[in-house]
Amino acid sequence: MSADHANTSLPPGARPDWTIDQGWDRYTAAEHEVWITLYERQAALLPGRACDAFLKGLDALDLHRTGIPDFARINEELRRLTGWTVVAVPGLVPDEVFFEHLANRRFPAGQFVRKPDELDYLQEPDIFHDVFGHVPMLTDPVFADYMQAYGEGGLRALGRGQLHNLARLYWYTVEFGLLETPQGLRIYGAGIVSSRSESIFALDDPSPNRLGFDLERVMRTPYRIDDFQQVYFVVPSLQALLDATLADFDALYRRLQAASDIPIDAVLAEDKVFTRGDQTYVLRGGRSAA
Ligand code: HBI
Ligand code: FE
Repeated sequence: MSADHANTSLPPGARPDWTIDQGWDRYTAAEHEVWITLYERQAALLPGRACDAFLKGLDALDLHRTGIPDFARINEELRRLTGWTVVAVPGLVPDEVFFEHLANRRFPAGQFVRKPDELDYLQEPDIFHDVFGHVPMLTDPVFADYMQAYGEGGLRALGRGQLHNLARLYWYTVEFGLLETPQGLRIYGAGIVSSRSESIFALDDPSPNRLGFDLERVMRTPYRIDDFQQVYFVVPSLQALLDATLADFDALYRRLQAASDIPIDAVLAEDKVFTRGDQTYVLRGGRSAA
């Protein structure tokens, strides 16, 4: 999730690293019901759409249908698998806090649950977006390494004042990334996999471009925070994503300083094109017209 509007003052009751207790036994039956509704929807939809690593993670963590998972319980298995743990936070946290957690294999997950009238869309990451969307992929050793490398990179990018470039990498991979498989394109991005409508749109709709992932290309491409993406980037493997973090980021950031943004709906001659979209969704007015 983008954090353009992240708070900057420590919320009351939060620890200096912005973590809070999850307070699992304080969730109401209505909040568990929201989780169950969202879980059932996605569990029915995602086989054949989400990548194997995600589906395996969902199983391994037993993010079951009976309600909101207790972080203490899922952390036992998650820590055993890849050394990651989920920590509860009140909502968006400042960038440097966020990266510090990721660099130490702690995933900051919103403790709150969306309201029943927000089932389909919310701006701020709630527990379903964070835990159902992000955490299953953290059981994959390669992706777990990628997320820690991203955290370390974030601290470096902050220091250079080039966070916006790195935020695009997060957005087009961790949040909205697609994976190429012999059976076709599959979802690994949390923003897609936690959304019923975007789990369909991202793979099936003729509107968006679907282009081969290239690190510099992605870091020059703006993104939407308020609607479906106009472009999705496809990685050939999760290993390729991890390998991308081995680039010489100093040289890359210097080139990016001199480079202009690439229009969000552009298809460049050097792009590997999986789908040349017709952008009808955005031409028809996007979410507001739905
Ligand atoms: N905080 N809790 C939380 N979750 C996020 O996804 C998040 C954040 N703060 C910053 C942030 N994301 C992004 O700005 C960075 O990825 C750049
Ligand atoms: Fe997110």
